[in-house]
Amino acid sequence: MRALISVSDKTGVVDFARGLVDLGVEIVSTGGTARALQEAGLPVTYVKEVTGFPEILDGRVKTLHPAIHGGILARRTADHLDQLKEHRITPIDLVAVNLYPFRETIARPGVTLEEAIENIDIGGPAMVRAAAKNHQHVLVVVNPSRYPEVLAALRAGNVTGRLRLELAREAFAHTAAYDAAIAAYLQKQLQGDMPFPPAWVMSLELAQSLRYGENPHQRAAFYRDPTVTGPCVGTAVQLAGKELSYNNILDVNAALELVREFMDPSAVIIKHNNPCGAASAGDLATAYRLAYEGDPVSAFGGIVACNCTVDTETARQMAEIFLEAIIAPGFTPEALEILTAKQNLRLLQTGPLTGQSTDGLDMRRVNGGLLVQEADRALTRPDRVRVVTEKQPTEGQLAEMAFAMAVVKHVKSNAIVVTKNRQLIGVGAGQMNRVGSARIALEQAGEKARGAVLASDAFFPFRDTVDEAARAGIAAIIQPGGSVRDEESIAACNEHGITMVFTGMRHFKH
Ligand code: 93A
Repeated sequence: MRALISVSDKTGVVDFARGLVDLGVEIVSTGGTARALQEAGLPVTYVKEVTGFPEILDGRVKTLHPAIHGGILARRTADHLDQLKEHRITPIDLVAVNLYPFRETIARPGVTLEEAIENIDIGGPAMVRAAAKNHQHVLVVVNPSRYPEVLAALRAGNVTGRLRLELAREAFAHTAAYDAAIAAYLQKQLQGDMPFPPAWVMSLELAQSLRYGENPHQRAAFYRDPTVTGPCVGTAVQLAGKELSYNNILDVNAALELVREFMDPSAVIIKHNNPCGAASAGDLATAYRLAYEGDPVSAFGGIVACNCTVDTETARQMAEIFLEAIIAPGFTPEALEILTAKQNLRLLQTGPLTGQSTDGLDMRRVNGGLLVQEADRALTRPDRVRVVTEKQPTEGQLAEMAFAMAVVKHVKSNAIVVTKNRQLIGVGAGQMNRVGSARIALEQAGEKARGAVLASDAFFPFRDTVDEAARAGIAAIIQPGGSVRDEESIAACNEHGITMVFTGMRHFKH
């Protein structure tokens, strides 16, 4: 067995190589690595002995040679092995490589472009990628912390297919991140000091340079994830209107992700990333009218999303007020004519919606990192809730509660919504205490709250929200439950004759 070791970060390499030598492995190595191993008393073959060629161009060309790459890339089939024999190439079964310290180099204050460029590794990634491609036959180790595990597997004669795959995945991730760092550095050379965009964004496609970000003094761009192909804001086609702004894109996304939760014709209106209108009905024009009438004041300048084709009647209503953007699966020709008459109105078409988004990930930037989670795809099913009060909900109330819960899921926490006949009539968003959100939602609903449903994105810590709801005339409450004081809230409902169900599922959105 032959191993090629060529590492800039020499952490743990001597122990690793010693372990390999003890297993009878022949070590092939580049200049600096070979010297380090020899100094530790280990037998090493220099790469130049294998290639019959010296390192040239100040080390820019060391391992870029068929004697190395043939040895790494050969399948272990009779044909490939015969070819190796013909050219006197020995197969390489393990590649331990880590790359020139590009990121460490550019992090040094006062580093020149020349120094940075000299630290772009070419031969290393070529070997890493070759070994990772041929991982069925070649072990590739880019991370020194893997050395003990790889040695242990070799000693036990138990190198699993899974380990090979893991190492290959790690290898490609390593070279991808490395190239991304180089691209980001060069981008920075082009754009001056703007520390933007970060390296990981480089694997995305620049969809649009935005005029500015959330505010006019912030530069911004929209990057599209090419791996997501289903209908969503990233793949929607703009049919008309001004260029989308940063805030438009955020709101269009929020609108679409909410409206696609519903099966029946539905429309939602978003302002500052929260729904101010949402309704389902037998036809889209009615749904839009109800969404609008839920809060006509806030709807002005809003972003609208529909879950079915916008028709003439709906378009006429939409044209009555100033809207920023409309996103929908499609528009009838006449609807398009009506809406394009409003020059600035942005129209986006997604094509048929396939239920929830195909983009199953939710990512948030924090300083120095990225938070990644599964998107909140859970929906409340009316037959899965638990009734906790003496008063039982009607079938109609259960359906209404599911509607309310789907809406509240898309409202910033602490979130409370009030709905009636599948129309959003009150929203309390983003308050730091739950009863505060409830008061806002109930006040907005006003008289319409009588007999309505109230939904909460998380449990009630105290009975105060129930008491507020009762004062406003709420008939039914849906919430996750799970507070240590649940009994107090249940008792309050029983006192007021309200029916309440628990879902067991929280829907925080921050
Ligand atoms: O200069 S390179 O781009 N060209 C090469 O052919 C090559 N082969 C190995 N960089 C190359 N390497 C890199 O040298 C490895 O990726 C490793 O980071 C480094 C190890 O060099 P040394 O063993 O001399 O310290």
